[in-house]
Amino acid sequence: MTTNAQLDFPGRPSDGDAITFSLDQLRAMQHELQRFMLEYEFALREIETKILILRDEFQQMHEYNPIEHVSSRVKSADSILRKVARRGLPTQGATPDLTMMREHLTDIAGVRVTCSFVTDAYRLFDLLTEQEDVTIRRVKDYIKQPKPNGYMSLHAIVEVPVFMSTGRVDVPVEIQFRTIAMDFWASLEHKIYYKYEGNVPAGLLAELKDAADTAADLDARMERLHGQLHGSPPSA
Ligand code: 0O2
Repeated sequence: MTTNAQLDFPGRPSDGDAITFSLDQLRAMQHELQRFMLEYEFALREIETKILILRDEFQQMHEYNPIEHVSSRVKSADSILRKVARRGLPTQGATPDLTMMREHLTDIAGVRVTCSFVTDAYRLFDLLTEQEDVTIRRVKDYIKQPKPNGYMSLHAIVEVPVFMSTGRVDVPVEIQFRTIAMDFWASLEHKIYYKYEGNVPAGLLAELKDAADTAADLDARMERLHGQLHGSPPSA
């Protein structure tokens, strides 16, 4: 039996916002998308485990914990489809091309590592990306070169192999390394940006930039103080 069903894709041109699929086609698409999302979930788990192993090793061998907080998320299917539409990525007929999505949407799986100090952020980046099953795809260092609005973080897109019953898939994961001060700033800026729907008043933007500079100064001072108390942080 083939029943027709309708599926809306966000951001499609108005002449065709509704597309008709057979039930079998819908089932096949759902299956394919489910597998695709699972691969990201598993890749996220691998990266999280690696980070937690490093954290526990530091804690137990050096009595020092460079990580304050780790959070992760897989982007929702809705938000992925919106990004596909925004970027104008190619589709296979009406459906998004999953191979293209894997190539171009590198933040479907994301991990945020909040560290105590800036040197910890770089050290964790090194320890993680030196592992032989982790391949660096792209790095954006917004700590060395903050964004004009003041945003700071070290971003890395890495690839990890995930072994499914169907074989190996190399899955990209975005990892953001930052300090507590950078995280505090970024979360407030994010809320403000959304409250004003992107049109943040100039005065507030200037204050945010000033607050980012203060946060960077605080990070430097705290790290100096920590160094005076404990000397250089332990190496692995
Ligand atoms: P979410 O919900 O946080 O995941 P790309 O994502 O690679 O396609 P881009 O802009 O080249 O696009 O990536 P970039 O510069 O590496 O930034 C991606 C993520 O960094 C964002 O994810 C934010 O999480 C964070 N980020 C970047 N710039 C800012 C900023 O100015 N303020 C704040 N608060 N966060 C920022 P998304 O896609 O916004 O969504």
